Amino acid sequence: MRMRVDILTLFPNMFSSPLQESILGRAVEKGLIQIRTINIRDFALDKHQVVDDTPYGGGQGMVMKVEPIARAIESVKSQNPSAWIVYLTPQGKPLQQDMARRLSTQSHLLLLCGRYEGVDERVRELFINEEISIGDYVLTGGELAAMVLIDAVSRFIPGVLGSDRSAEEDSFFNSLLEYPQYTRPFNFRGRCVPEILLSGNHAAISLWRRREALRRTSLRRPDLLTKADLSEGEKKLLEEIFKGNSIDGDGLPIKKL
Ligand code: 4HQ
Repeated sequence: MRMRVDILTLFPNMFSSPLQESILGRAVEKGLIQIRTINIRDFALDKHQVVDDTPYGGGQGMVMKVEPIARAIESVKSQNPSAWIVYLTPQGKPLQQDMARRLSTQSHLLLLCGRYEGVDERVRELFINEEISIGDYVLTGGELAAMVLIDAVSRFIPGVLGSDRSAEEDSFFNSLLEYPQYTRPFNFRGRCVPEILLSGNHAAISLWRRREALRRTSLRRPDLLTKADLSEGEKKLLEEIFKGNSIDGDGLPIKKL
């Protein structure tokens, strides 16, 4: 049941502390995930261990050479031919919660992290199963993207989150944003916790939370609401929320639906 993650990178040190701390660190300690970094430079066989070169056709920057990457990938594949090979790139499919869930069912992921202008196109053609982006912005390399992917995927592996918690219960699972959370003190600089949360009335609290989640989602991420399959009760709650032009919990004006 344990998942293996191999990371091909020129900067293996980047991965040490993010994968050793907190929930991920515990998951690794417990043997639920096994993470290895592989330095692509170790697979450059020339004297100076060159891993990049100028682009054919000219232009700025450097391109990662195909041979060291090919040798690195093949060394992993020779141990396990069924490893699923992912290249992190802004040109990939945008990472979403359902993709993270799907990837968590793989027994062995191989994440390729590019630097510079990226990898020689033949790496993609010959070796890559899937290209994934973590968002529409440009990073200095694929390493942070790989860590984001590992983090999001790990949460779906049984036992990684506490036994009383599952990734399937997160509100993103229902395509809604989270409701507001509070802890002590009750009054901070005159801003009090909503009284309902102190009422002990669990039905009322859960109704309030659903309403706040819906309100927040429709204000901040209306795109999520169109995807969410809302229950009849939730549709009615939404209608109620938008009856009149009231002011929402964030002090932002609510648009009428
Ligand atoms: N990069 N999502 C360029 C990214 C990225 C992203 C990784 C920068 C690949 C060559 N990766 N290198 N956004 O910006 O995944």
